[in-house]
Amino acid sequence: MFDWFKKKKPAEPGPVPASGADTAAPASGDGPAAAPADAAATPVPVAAAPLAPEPSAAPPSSPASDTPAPLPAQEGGWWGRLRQSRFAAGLRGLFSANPKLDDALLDEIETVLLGADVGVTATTQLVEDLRTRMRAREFADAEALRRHLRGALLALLTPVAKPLIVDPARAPFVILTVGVNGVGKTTTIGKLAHRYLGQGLKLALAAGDTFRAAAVEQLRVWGERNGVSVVAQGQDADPAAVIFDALQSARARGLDLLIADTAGRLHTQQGLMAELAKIGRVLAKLDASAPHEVLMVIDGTTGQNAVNQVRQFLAAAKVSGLVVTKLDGSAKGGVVFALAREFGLPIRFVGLGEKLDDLREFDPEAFVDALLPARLGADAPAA
Ligand SMILES: Nc1nc2c(ncn2[C@@H]2O[C@H](COP(=O)(O)OP(=O)(O)OP(=O)(O)O)[C@@H](O)[C@H]2O)c(=O)[nH]1
Ligand SMILES: [Mg+2]
Repeated sequence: MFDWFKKKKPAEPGPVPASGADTAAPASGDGPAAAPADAAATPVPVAAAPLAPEPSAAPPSSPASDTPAPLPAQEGGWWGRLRQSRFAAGLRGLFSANPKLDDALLDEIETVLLGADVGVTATTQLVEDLRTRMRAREFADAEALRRHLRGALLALLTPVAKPLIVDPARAPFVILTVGVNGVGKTTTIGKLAHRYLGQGLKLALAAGDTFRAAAVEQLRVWGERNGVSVVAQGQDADPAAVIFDALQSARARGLDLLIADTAGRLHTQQGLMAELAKIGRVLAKLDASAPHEVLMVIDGTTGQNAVNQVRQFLAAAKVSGLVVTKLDGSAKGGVVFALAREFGLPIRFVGLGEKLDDLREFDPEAFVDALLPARLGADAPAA
């Protein structure tokens, strides 16, 4: 099972070009109808290659069938980071000590799930299902219960494991990132650029966060790291105009992908929320199907709060996919289950660190296997 996971892991991209980052000249700020202001942007210094759609998710194993996975040889990487979270430690701790099959075990499972912000509804459903089956003597032992729990957790996540396909027929494909302040939008853009460059796509970034002085500069740094151009107009420019110009430029340059940053915002900031809708309207003047993906970024450490955030953003923007960041070490990673249950929105990626390659396509099987031990008593909880 772990071998399968390793196979599925996307190939690490090749070296990032050392130079070539450039920034478009500041535009006049005439608004979206203005002529493209970023003609100064130079071509992205990556080898031209055919668009490579992402691999589709492998079919999950059925909840019923569960063969104990061999333990991974080493704890490094994505797998290891999830396993070391407090959420994983809680579940693994329960099953590592050969627990008795009794109500106390169910209570402990419930406590761990609630503590990890799986949410009251999902937790109650999971635990009551286990209780019913336990009373009906469906489980011969705690190992049988563990297997069933694994299947039930997987069944919650499998429907939302839909990878983001950057459709070459819709180039330049536009990804608009949205979310509240500090969740990791800009960092995720840097990671996405790295990922798609590695797949041979030609891309640019749009500095649609004109709210904070440092935001454009932060995106430029990610542009430089990746060797891709950043279309910007500076602070206080109209974000819709910036992204519109960026799309015009991306078209003129024959790019495959444009990834746009936006300012962090709260649902109570109505002006800022309305701005998201405006960006969509303005882009549609150039391409009726843009933005092709509204990627909402969520901080995995905020727990149930994230559920409220998605609800608010869904009302204001056509959110089409989620990225859950900061799952490295988060005690609240259970929110992934709550989000899956509540919205059924595709979870495209998870963020597991601050570096360029710390973004992974969401893989429910690897996720669940990082939380539960491969079998009873298989391993001790992570420290
Ligand atoms: N540990 C960890 N930190 C992350 C991850 N993603 C982002 N961060 C950190 O979270 C902080 C905020 O990231 P940003 O990318 O600036 O967040 P943002 O959503 O763009 O913030 P605003 O533009 O202010 O709304 C930074 O310190 C990042 O390094 C992740 O997956 N894991
Ligand atoms: Mg930002």
